[in-house]
Amino acid sequence: MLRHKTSRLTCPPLVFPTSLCVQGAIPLLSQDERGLLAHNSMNKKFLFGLLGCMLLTILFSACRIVDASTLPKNPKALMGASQFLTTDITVKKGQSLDLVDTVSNPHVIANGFYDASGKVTKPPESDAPQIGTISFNGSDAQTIGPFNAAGDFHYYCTIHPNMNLLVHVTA
Ligand SMILES: [Cu+2]
Repeated sequence: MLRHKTSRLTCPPLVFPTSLCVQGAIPLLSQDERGLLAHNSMNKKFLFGLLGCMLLTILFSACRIVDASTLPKNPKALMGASQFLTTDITVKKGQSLDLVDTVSNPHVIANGFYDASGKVTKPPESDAPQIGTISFNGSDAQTIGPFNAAGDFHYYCTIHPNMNLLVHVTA
């Protein structure tokens, strides 16, 4: 009986790498831990098995946390009711940019800008991501890019006069 239980407990480390990704191993481990304390508190093999499980759990959950926190995040340009809240933003070459509509108002974003007199101007800016028109319904976000060339690139909202965004791309 003891031997059977021992082999059962030494088994989990082999399956942890896969089961951990799917459902997390901490609940499984603490269940084993409770069973262990209740039935075999003096069994050293169980203790080693438990320590092994704990170590594996710590290692794999640490890896998972690092993976989540190192996911690349795009810079964000925020939009309000009728203006960019972020009127200019710097991104690195190769990065994309998230346009975030923080309110319920719609926006339609395109390449170009309103000049000082309020007239829509469309400079060539062939190195900029050409986005056509991107519609925002309110409280939503979309990504433009990647920006693959250094330079200054203009975007504007076709429905809100003087709603300009200038994107600086650094090499
Ligand atoms: Cu707008």
